[in-house]
Amino acid sequence: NVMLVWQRTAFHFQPQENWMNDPNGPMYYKGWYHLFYQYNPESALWGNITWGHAVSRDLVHWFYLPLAMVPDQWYDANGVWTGSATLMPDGRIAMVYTGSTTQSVQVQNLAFPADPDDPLLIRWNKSESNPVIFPPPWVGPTDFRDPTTAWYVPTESAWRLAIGAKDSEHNGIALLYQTKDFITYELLPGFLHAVNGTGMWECVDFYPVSTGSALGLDTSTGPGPRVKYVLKASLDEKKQDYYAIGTYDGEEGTWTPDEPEMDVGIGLRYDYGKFYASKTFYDPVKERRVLWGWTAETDSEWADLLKGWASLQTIPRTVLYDDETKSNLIQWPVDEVESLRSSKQEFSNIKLSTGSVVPLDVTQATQVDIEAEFEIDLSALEQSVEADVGYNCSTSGGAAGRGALGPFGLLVLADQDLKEQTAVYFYLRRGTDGGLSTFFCQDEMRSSLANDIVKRVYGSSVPVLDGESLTVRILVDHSVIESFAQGGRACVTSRVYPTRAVYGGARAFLFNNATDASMTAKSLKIWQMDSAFLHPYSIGPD
Ligand code: DQQ
Repeated sequence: NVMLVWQRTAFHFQPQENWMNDPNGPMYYKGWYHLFYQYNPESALWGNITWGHAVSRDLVHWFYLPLAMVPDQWYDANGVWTGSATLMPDGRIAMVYTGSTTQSVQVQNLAFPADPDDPLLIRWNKSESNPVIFPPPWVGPTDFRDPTTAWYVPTESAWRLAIGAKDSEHNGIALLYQTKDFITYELLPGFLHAVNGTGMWECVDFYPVSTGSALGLDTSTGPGPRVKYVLKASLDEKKQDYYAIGTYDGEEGTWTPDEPEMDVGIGLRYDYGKFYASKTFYDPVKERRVLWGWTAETDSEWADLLKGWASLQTIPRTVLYDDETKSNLIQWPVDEVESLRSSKQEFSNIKLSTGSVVPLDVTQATQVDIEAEFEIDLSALEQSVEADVGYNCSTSGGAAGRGALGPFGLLVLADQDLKEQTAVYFYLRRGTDGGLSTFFCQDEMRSSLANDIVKRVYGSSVPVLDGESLTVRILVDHSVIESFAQGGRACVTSRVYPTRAVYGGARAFLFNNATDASMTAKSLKIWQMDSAFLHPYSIGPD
């Protein structure tokens, strides 16, 4: 549809048409990165769930492949739902996924490549032993799905994987299974972990992270002195991905969070915006762990049907343990994205007095990568700035809610007259003890003049260490804005639908809406981004 064509992205993964949701079975195999995804081949709305498939050499340029699996068996007739890939040391691949049966019971199934010599893994066979796991009797038939990648346990000569569930008391649960052949499984006693009152855990992810090194770890690394474990659950009721960092006891088959008050579902999130059903994989080539996440539309179903497509995958992010704060992960767009950077504009030492908006001389800011560094004039802090305890990105008035020390930051996908703008900003607040804390937020409330769009202010507090300036990286791609504060300690993704701030009409501004402090944009770099030009396989990857 020509009317909405500018909403398509230029360097994010999205199918040629129709509906997509969760990333599935990401992996690296024989020279190619593989991404499978929940897909409706027939419509821009959820349904007929099938596995779409695409491959890439660099996680940026993708080739669309034929559908990998379709709902053609009694055990997945209501959908080939989310699953994960396990690569075995001998090169075999086990793809374990959830099928929704003819009776809508959630069972787990096994699939494997029809031709392991094909690096593109185009054809998949479903196991004759399917289904391989049924829900335990005390778990509801529709509360049992999304198996993780398995990890090898040498002492048991067996593999383990986790599956999300909820119990009759509304507690979110990760169940632990053990298998030697991916066909017969034993449910281990107890849970890998459970958190009261968090509801159904979808798309559980479980993986080791290294402390004291910037390398990712293979999923089978196993507990050790410099290893922590991340447990992630996608909360069905909140549609948010929560994680926590903790310790895995392989003998007990349990995971424990480092800080109980920051447990899964009540503590940290990967992304405070539109980001869900994410999944990591270990990339042996670059020795890194890479996170994929689904970002849905926030316009109406009517608009999605009109434009004929819905949903994106966010830019793949490397995930590391934050050795400085020791309390969170760090997420950062994979390096390969920088290969799309073309012309660069640089600005430095732009002073932002209180209440100012400064236009940036950027011709077209619709497909850009931005890095900005801010400094706050601390002299204002000597004066008695009142304590400002209740700040909350979502409820404190967004970019328009003025405080002594914020908000300040950038306006992106903004038109010349600022009728449309998305604010990416910091807000500092003074606590009753006089200490400062920093919030990182994204305000969509004025992102579009169109009707029928869900607009919110998203964000969270973000750790800032002594002597650090405030930094943000923003990826802008037509209808998506992905922002990373303080090197990736906090992230926010927004879907926005400008009508004026499109192509040549899209500008960027700096702003400072604080009442008491001036800011300096110490350095600002804006790169135009090339398109990644996703190709159908018929053109041929070689
Ligand atoms: N999406 C899949 C389920 C999963 C949900 C179905 C999460 O397997 O729980 O499309 O978005």
